[in-house]
Amino acid sequence: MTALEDRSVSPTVTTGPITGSRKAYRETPDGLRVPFRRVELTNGEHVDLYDTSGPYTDTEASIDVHSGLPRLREGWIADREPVNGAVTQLAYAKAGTVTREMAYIAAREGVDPELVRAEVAAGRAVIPANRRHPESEPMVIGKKFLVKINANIGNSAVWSSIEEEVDKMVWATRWGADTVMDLSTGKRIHETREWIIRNSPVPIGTVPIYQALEKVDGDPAKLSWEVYRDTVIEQCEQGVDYMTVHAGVLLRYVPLTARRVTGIVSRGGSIMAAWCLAHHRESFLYTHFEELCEILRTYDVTFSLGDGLRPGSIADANDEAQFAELRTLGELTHVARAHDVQVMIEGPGHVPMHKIAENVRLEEEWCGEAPFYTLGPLATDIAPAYDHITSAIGAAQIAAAGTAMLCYVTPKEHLGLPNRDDVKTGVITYKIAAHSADLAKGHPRAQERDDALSKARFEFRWVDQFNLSLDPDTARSFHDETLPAEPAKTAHFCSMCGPKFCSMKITQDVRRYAEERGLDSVEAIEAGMREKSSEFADQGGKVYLPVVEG
Ligand code: IRN
Ligand code: FE2
Repeated sequence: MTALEDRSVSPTVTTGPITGSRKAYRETPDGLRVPFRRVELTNGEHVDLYDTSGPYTDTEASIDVHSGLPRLREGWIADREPVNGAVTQLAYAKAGTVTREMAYIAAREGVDPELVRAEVAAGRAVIPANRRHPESEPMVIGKKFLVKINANIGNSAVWSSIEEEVDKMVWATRWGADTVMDLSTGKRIHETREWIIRNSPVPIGTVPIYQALEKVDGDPAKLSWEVYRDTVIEQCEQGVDYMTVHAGVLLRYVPLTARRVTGIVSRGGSIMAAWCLAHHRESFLYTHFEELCEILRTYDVTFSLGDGLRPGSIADANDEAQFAELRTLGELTHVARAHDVQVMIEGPGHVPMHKIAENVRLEEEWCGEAPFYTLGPLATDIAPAYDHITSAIGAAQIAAAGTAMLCYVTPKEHLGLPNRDDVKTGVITYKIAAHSADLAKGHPRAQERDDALSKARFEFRWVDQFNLSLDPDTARSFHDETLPAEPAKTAHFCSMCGPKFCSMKITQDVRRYAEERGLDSVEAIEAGMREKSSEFADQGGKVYLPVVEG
């Protein structure tokens, strides 16, 4: 019996379209069926959006969590011959081959397939796509592409079930998570992961040292290369697409953390530091790194070299321990690439805004521009319960500076495990950071959505404004709290300024005034403003009028 046949497990996952849009597919000339999400507008136009939700939002798809998703990439993988003995996207890219995955990604991102190939070949982008996870829809992580976001899920010894974790994966991708990491510890790790991978349309990442630690009853000193290696193979076989490996935590770096305010805050980092100190030996992740490369290469699993010594407080940002580890990650990047294994680099943590840019600069310099993947960073430590916000501030900045993927932080950070609502809040918050960076970087298609939403807002097409937003349901419900009546969805004002002093309405009145009188815009604005000024005075000169329900 395979894990998914267990009828006692039956996740109920959210299916159906996101409010105001529908799942659609675009057929490429070479026969690839590339997903997107179409928002139909009330003025007859439409906007197509990048979509991570897989078949779950497709009303035509039949979802059966016991059989898993269709194996989209199965044929592509089977048809391919190895190049130079390797089957990784990096090996193909270096050999000048545009794989089906690269073509699919190019159509998804609206860029040239050759750009995808060249960026992967240079190691500036990665395509996390284990050959054993054919269900996934190919995506790319790299600074020339849309900024991606990762959502962490996973049960712990004290909380949550397989059902809840599968649902969280579907839920996170529904709102825009580009990858999901299963950080499960505690019971049924293997089985939970099997359910998640078989049903996931996005790449799945893990931190194998967590499961290895479970196998030795939670005592880091009992870990060994052999236990770790077998765990990695087990996860590669299952289809994990990328793995966090804290191979840069070297024995001699551990003392550098002694005087820190918050010491070592990385789970993986502290496990490896404990092992190194217990045995007074160099980390087995470092000493066996080439063997690890050989394993990951067989499956085309991507390294996410972990930041085990990342700062866990503003006081510790950019310190010696953090940057010593980063240098080592750079050294390991070159080793992995020589084995044709794809690499990204994990980054901090907690960093004040003026110290963020240096992180990107050093990462690019030392790690051969491997995609940077950061956890926030939190720009201040003072707001537990709001750390999705403290971290999105840093995340937007670091992404604008060139970080390729952002690991979300939820409101429960430092306090507890995220529930379904926290997952959604974290994902939406990080979409804001990522998209803001896409705009700043001038991604060719990023601004389309902003322009469409702004136009809808200006023209009082409320329904279009909701439907184009990251969270249509919440936008609509906030609007309806004060103006629930249906006519308010087309009303030319909202409850914020009321009907009289809406800036957008005033601008439109001014424009109409100009048209009617055949004035050019400067004259019109002046004349219009004079008219508005006397209207304002006539009404008693009050800026805030009582809200009028309409
Ligand atoms: C991302 C960047 N730096 C850390 N991360 C994520 O934190 C990483 O991908 C994984 O999801 C988690 C690992 O945490 P520890 O083991 O380093 O605490
Ligand atoms: Fe933290």
